[in-house]
Amino acid sequence: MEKIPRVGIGVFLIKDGKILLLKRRGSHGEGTWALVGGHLEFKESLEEGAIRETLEETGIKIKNPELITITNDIFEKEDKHYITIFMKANIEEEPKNIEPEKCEKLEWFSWENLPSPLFTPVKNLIKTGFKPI
Ligand code: IPR
Ligand code: MG
Repeated sequence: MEKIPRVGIGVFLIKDGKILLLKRRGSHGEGTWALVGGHLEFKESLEEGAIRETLEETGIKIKNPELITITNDIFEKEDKHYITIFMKANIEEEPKNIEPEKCEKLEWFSWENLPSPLFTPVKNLIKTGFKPI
């Protein structure tokens, strides 16, 4: 793969004051807790990317995802580099684990009580002092 930064989207899915995280499997950051999300596709809007990735990974069709912030994420061990765009949406539904080959499990967490280890983009976001709720 060409050595250039790629664009990822991470989606804060929020329900009852909690955030949905998934434990990654089969890719960089294996075993870490991350937001639902993935790669922005060619000519896709940020909102379309957030809606598509959320639907693919949880079965939930979010409405009006909002842009919140970005991080610059360098994965030294995996030799990867992403610009991660964070979006946010409120949901009512319970998520399903649609891609078990990529996700060990999905769980709800409060921002004050996050699990460990966290995926690099989420760690970098925390370093900025950002609070999603
Ligand atoms: P896919 O597209 O497989 O969901 O990618 P991912 O979950 O490995 O995400 C890559 C971008 C990250 C940094 C959000
Ligand atoms: Mg993904």
